[in-house]
Formats: sequence, C-alpha cells, structure tokens
Amino acid sequence: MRKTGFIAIVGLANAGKSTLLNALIKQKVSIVSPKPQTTRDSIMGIWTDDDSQIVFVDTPGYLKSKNALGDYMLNSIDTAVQDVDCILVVVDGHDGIDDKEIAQINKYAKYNCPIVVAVTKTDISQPEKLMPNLAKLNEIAHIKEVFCVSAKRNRGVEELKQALKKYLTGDVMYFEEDDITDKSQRYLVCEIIREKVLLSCEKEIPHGIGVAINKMAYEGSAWDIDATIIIEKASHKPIILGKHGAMIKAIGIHARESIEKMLDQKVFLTLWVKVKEDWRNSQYILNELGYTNRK
Ligand SMILES: Nc1nc2c(ncn2[C@@H]2O[C@H](COP(=O)(O)OP(=O)(O)OP(=O)(O)O)[C@@H](O)[C@H]2O)c(=O)[nH]1
Ligand SMILES: [Mg+2]
Repeated sequence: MRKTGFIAIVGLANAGKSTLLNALIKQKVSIVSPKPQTTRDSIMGIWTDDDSQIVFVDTPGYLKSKNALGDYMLNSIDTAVQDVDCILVVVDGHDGIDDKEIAQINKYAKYNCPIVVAVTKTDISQPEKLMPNLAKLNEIAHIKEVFCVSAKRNRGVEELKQALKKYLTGDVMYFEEDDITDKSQRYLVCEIIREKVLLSCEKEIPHGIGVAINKMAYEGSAWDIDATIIIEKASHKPIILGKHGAMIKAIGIHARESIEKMLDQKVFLTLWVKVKEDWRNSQYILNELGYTNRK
C-alpha cells in the first residue's frame, strides 16, 4: 500500500516555489518567471512512485493585496494550508531571510502540522550569507527539518522529496497513477500564454494581464486554439503589440512551442488583445477567468 498525502508549498513571492514544485515532480505544471506574483492560484503537482503519492500544492507568494485578484490569491494560500500533512516553506537563500519572513513562518505553527523549510537558489547564494540564514532558521523550534536545495540545478531535490515521505499520513490514492496535476489542459494553456507575457514584457504590464480561451478544439491533426490577452489599460496595448506587432508575434511563437510540447501535438494559436479597465477588481471577469473561490 502506498503512503499518500498533501504538502502545501508556501513562501514569499519569487522565492522559487513553482520551480521547486516542477523539480519535485519532474514535470512542468506551474509557470515560472523572475516577476513576483507569477502564480495566482493554487495548483497541484502530483508525484506517484512505488511507495507513495505526494500531492504538492503550489501557492501564490505572500504579497499585500491591492485588488480583488490579490484578495483571491491570499485566500488561495489560506485554503491550501488547511488539512495538509506538511507545510513546505520555501526560502530564497540568495535574498536572505528578514524578520518579516521569520514572522510568516511562525504563523504556520497554528496549523499544527509539520513544517519543513527548503532554502533554495543555493547555486547563487554566497555561503557567508547563507550560514546566518540557516542559523536563524535553526532557532525556530517548530521547524522539523531544513534542507538546502537548488531547484534550478536539481540539487538536493530528490533528498528533500524522500525526506518528505515520512510526513504522509494517508493510504488512499487521491489521483490516478499517471496524473500530474489537478488543472485542465485549458487552464495550463492560459498559464503558458501568461508566462510568455511575463517573460517578454517589462514592468507593470504582466501583473495586469489575464488570459481567456475563446476556442480550444482538436481539428483533424492539430489543435486550434484562440485566446484573448486581457489588459487593464489602453496605454498598454501598443506595448504588448510591439512595433509592427513584433511583441505579440514573439509571445505567440513562444507560447505555441510550449503548448505543442505539453500537448505533444501540432498547435495553431491565434492571440487577441482586449482592454478591460480595472478587471482585477471585477468579480465578473475574475469568475470568467477561473479565479473563483472554492474550498
Ligand atoms: N539560480 C536559481 N534561480 C532560481 C531557482 N529557483 C527559482 N529560481 C528563479 O527565481 C525566479 C522565481 O521563481 P518562481 O519559481 O517563479 O518563484 P515563485 O516563488 O513561484 O514566485 P511567485 O509565484 O511569483 O510567488 C525565477 O526567475 C526562477 O528561474 C534556483 O534554484 N536557482
Ligand atoms: Mg510561483
């Protein structure tokens, strides 16, 4: 019988949570970018092997909420940490740990479940900075274990996963053996498009975009996908389109390549750009884009 259970992955924005999730399950399900607030909703990444099924729940990074979408993101962190077998706190070993982060870790004590810390980005952190950070973490009594990893270089990730298995408390398989996430293909397509905007556009624009699928159908021998990138200010439109449409074209090419890799099929992708002022405060649009509160 396999040991099974849920492990929530939490931490500050940009700490490296999604990169670590993908490394733990050896699949890319959660999008990654250097910009904070890349992850907007909790997403499960599932690892099944001969002796266990671990359902990792990636969450948005902690940031002050500025709109209804921000409220939704904070709510999805709170929901994700309820009733899990373990909370895995991801700390950016390169940035260091400040008192705010320590206070945040202390707050998890109330959930009465084991807390494990993964200090990540060790490939770029200087030992003289890393050591004081580890000393600070060692002083927190309710942390069970601290691991140093580099998700990007895949160092220490396997050891972390093996160590996490001892916290699993279930014996029921929650997902099929070959499932890798709880999200639909449509959701993952939207996320891939959003990731390419995050990676291509500068400054505030990526935070104000949403992606909606108008059509996704397998026709003949290829997927026909039609999607709209929603932006919140008309002044952002020329930036996202680029000179003679060069920016949106590049986003489309990169997104299509990644979607083809995921679906393992040829894809025709059409992208539209639409302005919807202040959509991050519109409950109607948030629901339309799938940012809907649920238990
Ligand atoms: N050098 C290095 N960079 C990393 C590592 N892990 C993540 N990164 C980089 O850190 C940035 C943030 O990574 P994410 O995985 O998106 O971080 P996150 O915590 O999920 O961020 P949010 O979803 O915005 O809260 C990206 O540019 C990653 O490539 C690592 O182990 N080493
Ligand atoms: Mg993330």
